[in-house]
Amino acid sequence: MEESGKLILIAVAAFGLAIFIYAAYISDPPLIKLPNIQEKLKTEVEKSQKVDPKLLSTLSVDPKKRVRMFVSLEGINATELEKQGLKIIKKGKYANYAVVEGDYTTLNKLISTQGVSKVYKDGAVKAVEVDLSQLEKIPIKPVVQDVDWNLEAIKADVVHQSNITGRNAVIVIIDTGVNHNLPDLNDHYLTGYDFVHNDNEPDDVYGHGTKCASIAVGEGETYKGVAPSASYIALKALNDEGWGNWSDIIAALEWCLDYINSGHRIDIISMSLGADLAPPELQQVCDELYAKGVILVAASGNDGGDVSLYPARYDSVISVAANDILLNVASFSNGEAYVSAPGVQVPVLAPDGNIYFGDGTSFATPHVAGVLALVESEKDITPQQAFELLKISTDEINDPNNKVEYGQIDAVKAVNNALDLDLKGGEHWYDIIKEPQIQIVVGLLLLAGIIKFYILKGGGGLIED
Ligand SMILES: [Ca+2]
Ligand SMILES: [Ca+2]
Ligand SMILES: [Ca+2]
Ligand SMILES: [Ca+2]
Repeated sequence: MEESGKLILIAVAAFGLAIFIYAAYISDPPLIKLPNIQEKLKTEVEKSQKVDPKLLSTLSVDPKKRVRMFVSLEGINATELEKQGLKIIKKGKYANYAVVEGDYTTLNKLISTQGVSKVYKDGAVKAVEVDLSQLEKIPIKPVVQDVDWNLEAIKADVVHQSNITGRNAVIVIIDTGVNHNLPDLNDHYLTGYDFVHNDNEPDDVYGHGTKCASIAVGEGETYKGVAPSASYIALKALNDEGWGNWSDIIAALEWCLDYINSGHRIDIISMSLGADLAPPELQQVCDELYAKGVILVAASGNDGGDVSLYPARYDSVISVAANDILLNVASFSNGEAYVSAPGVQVPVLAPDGNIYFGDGTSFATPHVAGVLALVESEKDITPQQAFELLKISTDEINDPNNKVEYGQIDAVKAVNNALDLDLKGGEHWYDIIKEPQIQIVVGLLLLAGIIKFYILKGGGGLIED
């Protein structure tokens, strides 16, 4: 018994030592080999020029990491990739692409496959909002602060008075989903889809999509949007952390093509999302929707760069910049924008039913979608006509760095120009001093005061008269 006890002890000790050695030397990633793989990445993959730098940098940190890869195809289809042993998790319907999940070895196989034109990192799209920490977290009371300033700025309130409120127009919101059960978003919700989880409920956990939708179509029970009677569709293509896959954005746009092709109406697609590199298939579906008569609007971006993000950057998409209440273009707003809209401290409705103030070209974008819905509710226009209409339907903004081609959208001008109406929009209170007549009158009054005070020595100025 004693001998066998010793043996067991030795066996246990040996086993323990083996585990220790395994834990110390074997189970840990062999870090020393990583530079070799990185070297290989540089020489083979970079040379091929087929790989998105974002994907490369993700895989050079950990070549074993499994990443969703967006594969642009030319001359072959997704089924042929499958025949080569690659597992396809998604493929295009209108555009020719496949989504493959895999590691560096998979990538290597992909780039040596004929017909693969480029491989992108799929999960690279972000909701175009300013850091959430900048969002005012405390709900505000509508009576205390003006929750309508943005509607007044673009004169949507004046258009509403003429009973033009977006009736029958259809806006698609591609975002993080929308809480369409809120009293301000429940009456004109048509349908939706969740491309992240593949179900029919585009539930909004992150909150960004609900905020964007409320600006465009909020019904006005507690929060009013630009086109409170417009109908909307919520397509969830960004996940519960506010980012998404290009394949889900493209799938959402392909869903729109299907919807139109089956005889349904879509007037405008609003996309408060983007990135600085996108697969060409994104442009292909945007261009196809444009050709089908759909107006596309997208956020220019919030990194203050010279150019707009994709998809806003495409010719088929209206890029929207953000401005504040005093018509200054926001410093974070990206350049090459077509028009501008309120996007600094804008009141937004969150999924919890409270109103917050938010910043970002994300929140500017649905203002433009809303104004175009006001027009589309009265008259069907083409995307080409929308570009032309906006050109002559803006107010001047302060844009020292030339980020915006035209100015802040003006709903009264848009409706008047499109429908040949003569709605009176009025001016901003601070616009009045820009008028030459007013400047002359103010100047004459001042002069009169000075003359009376100094030359006539009336002693008391104007009041004693
Ligand atoms: Ca309602
Ligand atoms: Ca869902
Ligand atoms: Ca554009
Ligand atoms: Ca139209």
